[in-house]
Amino acid sequence: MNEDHKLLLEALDLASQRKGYTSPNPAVGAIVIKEGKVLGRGFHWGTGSPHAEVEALKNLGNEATGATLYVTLEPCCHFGKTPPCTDLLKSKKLERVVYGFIDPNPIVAGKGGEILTQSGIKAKYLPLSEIENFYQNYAWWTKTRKTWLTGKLAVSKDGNVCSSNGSPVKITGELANELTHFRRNQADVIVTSVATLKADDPRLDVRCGSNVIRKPVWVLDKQLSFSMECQLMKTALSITLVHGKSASGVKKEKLKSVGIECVEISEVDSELLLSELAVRLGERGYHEAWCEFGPRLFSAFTKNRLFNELILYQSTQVEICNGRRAFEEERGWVLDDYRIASEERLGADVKESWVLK
Ligand code: AOF
Ligand code: ZN
Repeated sequence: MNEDHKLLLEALDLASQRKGYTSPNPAVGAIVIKEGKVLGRGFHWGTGSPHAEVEALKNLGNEATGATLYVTLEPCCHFGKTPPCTDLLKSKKLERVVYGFIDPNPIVAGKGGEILTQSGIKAKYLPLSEIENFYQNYAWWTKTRKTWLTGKLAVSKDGNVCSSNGSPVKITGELANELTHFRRNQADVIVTSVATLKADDPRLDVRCGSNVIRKPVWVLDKQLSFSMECQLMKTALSITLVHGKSASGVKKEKLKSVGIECVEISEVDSELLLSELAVRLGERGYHEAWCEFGPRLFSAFTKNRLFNELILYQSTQVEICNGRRAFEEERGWVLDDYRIASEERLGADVKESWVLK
């Protein structure tokens, strides 16, 4: 790994600290280096806050002259909520800028790099697969205005997800659980269903060590049968119920009065039109939603190609005698439109990541 590659990955670590908290802006990290010494580090805190480049350069005067900036995303060249980073980089007289992703935002889209080159700064675009993965949901949202949906399902050795009466069974081990909390943290929003709330009463927050972080949670709830007695009332940052036309107006008013938001989507054949979910989430500027619900909805999403990515935890140890099947039909058929992108052993579980073909 050469020096540019290494430093860009360090900038990515900085960006990672705020992934899941900056939408509609992307999470960005930056490092300033001169003669092998780090002069500054920074990341973008969130929309309306200074960009990563500004943070990394904020304590630097003349010593920044001739330095190199490593930044995960192409520097912006437009006036948004904040002024163009390209102006700052010119005024600080940087010698080089190395960036890992071309900003898909059409007002930037390559122009940031060009402006730097024209002003005599050596601008280098260095693509890295880690950075490409990091920004895939931002790029998807920028292009389609839909939120990238990642579905997660844990499956026992014998192909079940819970006991036959729907009560939960602990399937995954510590490592898979850690990954779930990491992915919840890096998603902008969490999606579940009212059936899952009734069966499991999950917290759906992020627990890393003693830290507990609450995230916005959206619940698919066609009839607004949500019960305020659930844990989510305390563990979610905000609750949004996604319902159909037939939901009662009285219920809606009652929910609104306690701060719960209701969003209506279309119904087709008395079922929620699930394809509208990513559009509604996208309108809020969310780049990624982490979806945790049961096998019926999970199959409906995969059959309709609605997940951009799915994570299957396949246990090699836990068995659930006479349990509820993970897939109504043959797994191969349900996942026909997906292919395995990666497979990784996590203790007694195998984590498979599937993406659309
Ligand atoms: C950068 N560095 O750290 C980020 C960038 O409204 P503004 O001024 O915050 O601009 C938001 C846009 O700037 C956002 O849509 C994306 O194109 C870019 N984000 N650019 O140079 C950063 N967060
Ligand atoms: Zn900027």
